[in-house]
Amino acid sequence: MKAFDRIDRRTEDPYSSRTGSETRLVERLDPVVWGSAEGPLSPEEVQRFDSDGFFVKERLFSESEVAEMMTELERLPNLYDESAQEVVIEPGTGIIRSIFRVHRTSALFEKISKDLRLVDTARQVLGSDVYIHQSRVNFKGAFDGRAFRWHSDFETWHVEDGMPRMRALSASILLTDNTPVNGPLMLIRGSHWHYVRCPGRTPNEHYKESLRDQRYGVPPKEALAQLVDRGELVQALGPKGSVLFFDCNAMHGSTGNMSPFARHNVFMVFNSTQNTLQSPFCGLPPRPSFLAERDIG
Ligand code: 6CS
Ligand code: FE
Repeated sequence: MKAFDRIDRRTEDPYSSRTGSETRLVERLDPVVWGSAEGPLSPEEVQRFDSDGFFVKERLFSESEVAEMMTELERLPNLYDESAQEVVIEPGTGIIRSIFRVHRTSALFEKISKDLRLVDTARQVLGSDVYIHQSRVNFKGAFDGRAFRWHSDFETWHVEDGMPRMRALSASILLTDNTPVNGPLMLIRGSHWHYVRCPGRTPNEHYKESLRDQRYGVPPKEALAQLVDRGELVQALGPKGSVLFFDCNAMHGSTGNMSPFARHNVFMVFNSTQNTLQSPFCGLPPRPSFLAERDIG
């Protein structure tokens, strides 16, 4: 029985959130970089990831690889049934906001999910073998792209998917240039060292709303202001083909896109094989596997 399994979900969950009690900022209990394995990252890059919680590796994928992925984006909607939950539409429009589980539906994105430029980086940081917890394309079209409220992915994956510890990271491949004007992902440097216990209680089937406009698991303004005071609010910028690697607990969000330039990114989320999902800490039934892989083969 894993030590963590013995934790009493009601009282001893070190990462409890949305329990109806007041919001709190607590210290992270887990390391950011697990072990000191060799891998694609230099010691300086490992150090930067540890202290900041993220970094951008410029032009990791070539122009032709990006062009191939952009062409696949056109094809993606056809790979899903008309009413598939994996295809998330912006409220009040017919515009696609996200498409999930692309590593299972698209042969190209399955190949990308196994690309050693990503996998070996995840193995190095997480100090173990890894598997895909979640994949998605976030579309932020010219003029129409909408915002993503501030949040920690881990807070959702712990509360709603049962991810025990902070031993996961996201690799976001920029399929278009991410510039100051087209709604790039914003992060708070160093925010991953604190965990925000969010207010409220998770509604049933929360994902049916949260993927379109997240209301629970969004920290209150005071907590966000505290994190910015301790760190720094930055934009993750880079030319297409770059990869933003960020820790599962890094606080992030993004504004809408009112520019004529699209901002499309594909995300591969790597979880450690030592950190597989247990039952959700909110006590509700697990979210569907298109959001959180449970059969890791
Ligand atoms: O609920 C989730 O898993 C998704 N929601 C957000 C806002 N980021 C992580 C993930 O894509
Ligand atoms: Fe997120």
